[in-house]
Amino acid sequence: MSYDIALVPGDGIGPTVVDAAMPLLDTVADAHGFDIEATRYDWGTERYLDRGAMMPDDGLDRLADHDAILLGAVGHPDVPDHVTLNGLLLPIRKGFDQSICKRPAILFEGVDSPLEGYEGGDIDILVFRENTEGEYADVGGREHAGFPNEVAVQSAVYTRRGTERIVRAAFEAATERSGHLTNVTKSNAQAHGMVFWDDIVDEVSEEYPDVEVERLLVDAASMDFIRRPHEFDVVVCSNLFGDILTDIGAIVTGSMGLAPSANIDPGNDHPSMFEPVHGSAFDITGEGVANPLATVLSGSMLLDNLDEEAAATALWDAVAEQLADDDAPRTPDLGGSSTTEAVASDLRDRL
Ligand code: GGG
Repeated sequence: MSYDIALVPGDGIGPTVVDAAMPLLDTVADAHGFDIEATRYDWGTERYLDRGAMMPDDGLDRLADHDAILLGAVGHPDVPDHVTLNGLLLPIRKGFDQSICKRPAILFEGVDSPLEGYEGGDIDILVFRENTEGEYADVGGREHAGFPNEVAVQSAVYTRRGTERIVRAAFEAATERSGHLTNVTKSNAQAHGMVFWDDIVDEVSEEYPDVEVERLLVDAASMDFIRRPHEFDVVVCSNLFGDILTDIGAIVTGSMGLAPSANIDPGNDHPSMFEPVHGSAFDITGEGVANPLATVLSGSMLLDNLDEEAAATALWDAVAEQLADDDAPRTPDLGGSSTTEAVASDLRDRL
């Protein structure tokens, strides 16, 4: 069996972490009797600065036939972030209908949380972030530029199809896990879109009578991700809220460098995409000390999505084992002084 993976390393530390992670996917593939053919697409801000576009016009067509995509990071200090995000990452998520974003936030054994009293195993949250609409909808505009009545409109869009899909995916996961689902909205202030969202959660909940649903406003949820993260299990929320909550989830579980994510096309008509939650981190770009583990864990989620469960588990377990080992190399975000390469090489030995 051979899989055809597209690599889009992107900007900043993206190439460093993708180049560290990909050989580990190859290693685990070899050990489990399958091959990975990887095609690298050097798209990103350097290309934008050179040629005026983050990716070619037919970029999605080129990615379409791959089995999955592994992406690094997007963003560059010389170009506004809305240009880079809307030029590469968001067109892939939207163009490939990757409407289900799964983001685990796990406090691994051996990793220190900044929260006092928390130890490995105490936090295990799985956030389901709606990924192609909501507050990220490209609906709006600006009028009367430069005049006193200049106006900007940015509309959030919630479709029944999109909302039902993410909510149902979260209920399914809650059924398989602890039976507890937290629905995060801001329906006190956003009485149209977010009350609609709550109504859909209520409707879908009738199909899952064994799942207990907790409702939280996003301000309270943000506090509680810090105050009582151990009480969360599966969380479902809109696009923007998911983006923010998963940064909080990453930092209370030790580092942005440990947070993986999966952008899934539930229809399986297009490749799904896997990426670390972190961005391009230009402050450490070129220093060789970026933590590759979020990308390695994203690679594990990629293999799982290809139904290579044993290989996915082996890769995930190697990361968990390394983190639990006091003598293993650690990058500076985890309090160590090791390089990306040292962490990857240690993982290779473990595999
Ligand atoms: N790892 C991909 C990346 O660079 N993410 C940075 C970012 O700002 N993403 C926005 C989002 O996930 O909505």
